[in-house]
Amino acid sequence: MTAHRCGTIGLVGRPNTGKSSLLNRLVGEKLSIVSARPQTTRHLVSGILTQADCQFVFVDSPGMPPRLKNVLQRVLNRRVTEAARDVDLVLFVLEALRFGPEDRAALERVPAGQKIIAVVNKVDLIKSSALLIPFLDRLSKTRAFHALVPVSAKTGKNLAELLRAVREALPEAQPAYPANRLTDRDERFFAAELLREKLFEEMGQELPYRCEVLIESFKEEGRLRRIEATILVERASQKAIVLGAAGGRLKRMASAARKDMERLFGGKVYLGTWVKVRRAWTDDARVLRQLGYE
Ligand SMILES: Nc1nc2c(ncn2[C@@H]2O[C@H](COP(=O)(O)OP(=O)(O)OP(=O)(O)O)[C@@H](O)[C@H]2O)c(=O)[nH]1
Ligand SMILES: [Mg+2]
Repeated sequence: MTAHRCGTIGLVGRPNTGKSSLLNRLVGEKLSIVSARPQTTRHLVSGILTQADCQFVFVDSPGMPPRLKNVLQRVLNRRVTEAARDVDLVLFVLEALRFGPEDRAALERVPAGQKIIAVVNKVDLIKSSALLIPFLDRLSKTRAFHALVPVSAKTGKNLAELLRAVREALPEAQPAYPANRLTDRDERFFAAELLREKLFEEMGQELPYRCEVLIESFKEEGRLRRIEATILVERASQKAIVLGAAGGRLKRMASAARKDMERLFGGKVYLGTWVKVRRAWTDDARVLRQLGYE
């Protein structure tokens, strides 16, 4: 019999490489929100995969913000450090055939001595796999990686191999969570995140970065979850954009978020949404604390 293994695995890398997509695919549930825009993830979201001989506790982290502009970005930056330092293993996620200065900076944030596996994602996008070999070869010279694994979070390619390599790098230990646990986050957290994801999908340009979602109340009434959410923006003009003509855009986003919540929670959801102007919340430590950014 092989020994049971269990450990925490931090996903780090520059924005948009597919860290959250990978976590969702590995765990088999959409836990971490995904968008085509950089810097979607703001929290450390854990996703737990339990197999007979191994429990994997993946921790998704924000992509490295390019410049540190406000208090929010400083908090995100601290989270990146935690995900790279306080774990048993780091998955450094990059895109196939791309290893630029931002990737390098993200990799340099991982402390010396930390075990790292390079996960070369989005291989479904490369036309010829012949290009991959020299890329992996160059990459392997930049740091002493425990392994290099090309994968696709989109198609699932090579994920079984990745899990094998991860398992091998984890310490022998008993499971830290019950077998049916998927995450250490609660439904309130996912309610806020699923609505925030719709803001990223619907809004142009800078606006998603100026928005945050606060769950004002979350009540279970029998099998119904009654959720009241506030979307914070920084200016009245932004509020108008979030609402859209006759509130149409907000309705659309709320309805999409509600459907996702019903799927994830497995029950009916009533979702009430409000938009409030809270000036410079991204720079207001008190508001950030209230939003769960410690
Ligand atoms: N073609 C392809 N697209 C992918 C793959 N993995 C992720 N994507 C896309 O890449 C974009 C970014 O994905 P995310 O999972 O949000 O990336 P992230 O690294 O978590 O980004 P941040 O949270 O902003 O740091 C989305 O549009 C995904 O659909 C993949 O394997 N193949
Ligand atoms: Mg992400």
